[in-house]
Amino acid sequence: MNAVIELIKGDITKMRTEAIVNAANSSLMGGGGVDGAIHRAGGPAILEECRMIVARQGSCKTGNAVITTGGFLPAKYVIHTVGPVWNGGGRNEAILLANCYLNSLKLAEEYKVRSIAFPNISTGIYGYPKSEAAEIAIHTVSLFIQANTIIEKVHFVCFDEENHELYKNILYL
Ligand code: AR6
Repeated sequence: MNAVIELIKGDITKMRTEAIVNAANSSLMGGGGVDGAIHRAGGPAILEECRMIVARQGSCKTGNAVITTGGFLPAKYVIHTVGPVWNGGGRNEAILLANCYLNSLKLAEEYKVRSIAFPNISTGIYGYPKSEAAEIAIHTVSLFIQANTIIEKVHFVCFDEENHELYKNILYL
């Protein structure tokens, strides 16, 4: 059976999905926005694992994803992916953003995750136009779940009203 997509307005750190996705930066050492919120709520175990990953494989390239424990979060795992910084659209941003969703889903599959929650990657500090980012997120996830069975539920968690409206319009109109 195909996975179901669900839209939620709120804080991703509260999600009781098996995995939540973090909009990280390539250092994996934390930051502001959703990244800061996840590390604050999840505690030091997440950063500790991020440090081990960086020691092992170096920084995480834009569009790639890595997985750690969820620490104190309700989610078992945090999948950290690095979105592109918006530079006007001519620097492969669309492909790189799609890769974030794709590589996060692939990692989730590998860890037998059945439910996953995504924030609106790159649409905060990294400045990606929200409407275009929403189209890419929904399109990429929809295509992936058509062909895959382990994942049962994908939640798009919108923190701001603008993203929530955009997602609502694409998903339900
Ligand atoms: N739950 C869900 N979504 C959230 C939350 C939350 N608690 N807090 C913010 N958002 P951003 P980026 C939304 O800036 O643009 C960090 O410093 C927010 O409304 O968190 O990918 C990293 O370390 C926005 O729609 O991530 C990087 O350096 C979305 O999350 C850089 O920011 C993404 O905004 C990454 O920038």
